[in-house]
Amino acid sequence: MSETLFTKIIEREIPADIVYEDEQCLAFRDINPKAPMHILVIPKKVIPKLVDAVPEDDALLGHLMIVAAQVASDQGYSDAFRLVVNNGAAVGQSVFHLHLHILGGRDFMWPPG
Ligand code: DGP
Repeated sequence: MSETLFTKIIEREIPADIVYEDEQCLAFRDINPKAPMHILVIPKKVIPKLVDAVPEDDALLGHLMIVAAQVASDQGYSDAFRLVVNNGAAVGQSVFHLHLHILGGRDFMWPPG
């Protein structure tokens, strides 16, 4: 597994406020929250960007979505959360280890900015 900032969180080499973990993924609070709830769901497998996912990742990507919904529900936001995936530096991706942002607890614009 190539090393990323997030693999260091998986390996507990750097601390994080972890809210969920299983064999395939980890969820932890964003260090720079953009909403009252801002949690990241990451696969333990390093996929740098969504566009790097391959067909064999189908089940893993589905699992991330299921976990994101469960985490949002567990946090009390089952009816009002947003998922965001930034793919590429040009749209704001800064950590090149696929992650789903789960955001909730404030108003959100549509279309997103
Ligand atoms: P993105 O810009 O989509 O690549 O999102 C990366 C997110 O990762 C950003 O919202 C801040 C968060 N982040 C960066 N470094 C750390 C860290 O060391 N710990 C935690 N918990 N979050 C981090």
